[in-house]
This record gives sequence, structure tokens and C-alpha cells, in this order.
Amino acid sequence: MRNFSASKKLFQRALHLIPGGVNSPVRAFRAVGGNPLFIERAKGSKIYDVDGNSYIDYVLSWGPMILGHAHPAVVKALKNAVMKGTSYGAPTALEIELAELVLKVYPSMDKVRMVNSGTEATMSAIRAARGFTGRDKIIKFEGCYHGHADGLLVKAGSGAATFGLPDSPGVPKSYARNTLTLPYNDITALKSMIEKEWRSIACVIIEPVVGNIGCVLPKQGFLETLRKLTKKHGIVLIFDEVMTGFRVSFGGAQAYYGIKPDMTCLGKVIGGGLPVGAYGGKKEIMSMISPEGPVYQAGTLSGNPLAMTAGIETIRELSKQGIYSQLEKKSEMLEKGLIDAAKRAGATTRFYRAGSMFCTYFTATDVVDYKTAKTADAEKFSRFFSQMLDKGVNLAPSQFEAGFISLAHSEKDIDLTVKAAFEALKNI
Ligand code: KE4
Repeated sequence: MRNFSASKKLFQRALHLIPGGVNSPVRAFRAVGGNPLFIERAKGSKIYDVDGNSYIDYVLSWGPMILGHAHPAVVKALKNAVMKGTSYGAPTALEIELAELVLKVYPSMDKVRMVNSGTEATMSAIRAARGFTGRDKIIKFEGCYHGHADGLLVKAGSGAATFGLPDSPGVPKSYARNTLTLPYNDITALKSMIEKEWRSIACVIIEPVVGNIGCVLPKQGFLETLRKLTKKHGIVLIFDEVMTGFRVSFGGAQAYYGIKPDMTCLGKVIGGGLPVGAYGGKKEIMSMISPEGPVYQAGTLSGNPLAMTAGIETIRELSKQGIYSQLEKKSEMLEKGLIDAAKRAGATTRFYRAGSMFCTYFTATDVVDYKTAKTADAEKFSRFFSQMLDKGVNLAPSQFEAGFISLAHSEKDIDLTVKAAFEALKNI
């Protein structure tokens, strides 16, 4: 059994100072029990906690660290950048460079605005869509998470076709009423909702692959139908690619599935581990954004030179020849290994993957939406999680989160992970 005493002590201190002892809820291990690990450092595919334990890391800061932790090119570029100061509150050439890199890889966007988080990106994209269409309502899908802006913390009202209800105290009912929620992958419900409500719907926002209830793939025709219906009715289609961008493929889910959204939100990978979000889209929509247009959005640290530097270096590395086939090879090896380990251990699981994001569900049901994802046995997952942690494998601390693979994960890492999974699956 590993020693976690230093993490425990830090957690006790943190609990007196920070709500729940963490700066983002999912880090608190509430879904899996026990105390969160406090991390000392990370390098490549490994993270090291304050007790000196090392782990093969499949959280990767919830997606950003696709190159692996502390990539030499990123570290070197940041060391140079920080000598020139950390923030100017004025435009820099770095912002142009990252914008050019992003727009080249995401041709559905004519213009892009840098912000500091995925939440800011989605919140701002929705405001732009409302400003552009003059309509108020939005459609989101159950289980999709787009950050914590008020109007997005909404669950389906009773009967999916009614207006949303607040999913968190502090969100006024009046905000939630403008958010319509539908089951993911349900084309019939989508069609009837849009045919009925289109005149008041500004946008549909969707995770094209849902990474916030594990990893749920779009059914054949779902995204295509969504694109057709939104185009027909002048509804702005927003792909929230904060997680899938540069992850499902270099060009994200939109390239992978061949769908051109009107707007895209990015985050995580484009900051290379520093706080960056971005939203962009067709020029007629983006020209609504201040100071070019009347829709206001701003940010003290937006386009911060350090964050831009980390993002530029990360995307430069990802642009190199053969990178995504390397990622695909590693991801395939892990997928095959985990599926085979479950079979050999006699465990009932469902495994889903899109590019280098994945999830193992403890269920016998095919997972296609929030409802079917919730058939997974979270208890069983938490026992699996704790055993894997003890064997030196750091998984996302919830059955309903995605895991990620980096370019730094070696065959040896993946072999060790599969062996640990077989042992853990035998005993749960
Ligand atoms: P941030 O505001 O956390 O940068 O991004 C919000 C967001 C928006 N859209 C998608 C598709 C996302 O996955 C996220 C954030 N993802 C979670 C992981 N499930 C971040 C982890 C956390 O909340 O600590």
C-alpha cells in the first residue's frame, strides 16, 4: 500500500482555506473516495506526488498535456518568454502567431478570439450567437459540460422538450429558462425541438464527442442532421472542442467527422498547460465582437504572452510529420490491452475511444448518451480507480470523465497499465 501521508496533511490544511480543499471540484476525489493526491512535479507520462510516489498519468491536466508533461521545447520557450515579462495588457505578435496556427488547422473559423478558459470561450461564443441572431434560447445536450457559465449549468426540465431547470443554486430560473436540453444522439427529439422552437433559438452548443460523461461517440448521422437542421433555420452551430480539439484529431472532431460548425470553442491543448481558451467562427459572426462590433467580451490576461508561447510551441510540435499516427498507435495499443484485460479478468466493461481520449465504463449497456452512461457502476469504478492508483496508474477520479494519452506514453507504460488493469479487474 502506498504512503499518502504528505498529501493527506496538505489536504487537511487546504480544507481550511479553499472550498473543498481544491480549486476545481473534480480534483477532490469525491467521486472515488479517499484524499486527493497533491502533486509535486511531472515529466513526460509521469506525475509525482508529494509523498514521492510516481504514476503513469492519464489525466494529463484534463487534456492539455498531449505532448507529455514539461516537454523540453515548451519549457525552453517559456524560460525565454518569462525573461521578457509576464503580461503587458497590450497586443503582441505571439497572439497573431497562435491565431494563425489555429485558423490554419480549423478552416471553419475565419477569426478567433483568445480568452483564459473553456468557460469563457463557450460563454462568449453563445453571447456572439445571440447577438448575431437576435434570438435568446440555446440548445445543449444532457451530459455535455461546457464550463460553469450560469446558462450552461442547466439540466433537462421534466420532459426533455420543456425549458431547462437550474443545475446549481445561484442560477436564476430566468437564466435556465433560455436553455433547452435534449438527450445526446436523439435525432427525433432534436428534429421536433428545432422544428417547434427554431424562431427563438440562437444556437446549439455540443461536444461533438462527449468527454464529460466519460467518452460518448456521436451516432451515425447525428452530427450531420444537427448541421442540416441548424443551417436550415439560421441557428448557429457551436462545436465545443475545448476537449476534442487537437485531441480527437489534429483538426479536432470537426475534421474527424467532416462537419463544418459555424463557431468553435477551443481550450486545454491550445494553452499547452497554461490558461488559454479560444472561440471563433465565420467572419459575419465574429465581426459582432467588440471592438469591431457591439457584443462585449474582454479579459485582462487574454492572449497572455506566456500562455501564447506554450500554445504555439505545443501546436508546432503537434504539426510535425507522423505525430498523430504515433498517438493513434499508442491509443490503439491501450484500447486493445484494456479490452483484453477485462475479458481475461471476466469483468463486464464497455470501452470507447475517439483519437487519444477514452473511457472504460463498468456496464453491460452500450453507452450512447447520459442515461446509458449512468448505468455504469460508479462504485465498481471507484474500487478499480483506487487499485490502479496503488499500482501507480493515475486515472481520472470519476467514472464520468475521459482519460487521455500523450506522445510521452511509452509501450512500457501501456504494458504496465494493462497488467495493472488485469490485476485490478480480477479483484473488483
Ligand atoms: P475550463 O473553464 O475548465 O477551462 O473549460 C470548461 C470546459 C468546456 N468545454 C468542455 C468540453 C470541457 O471539457 C471543459 C472542462 N473540462 C473539465 C473536465 N471534465 C475540466 C476539469 C475541471 O473542471 O477541473
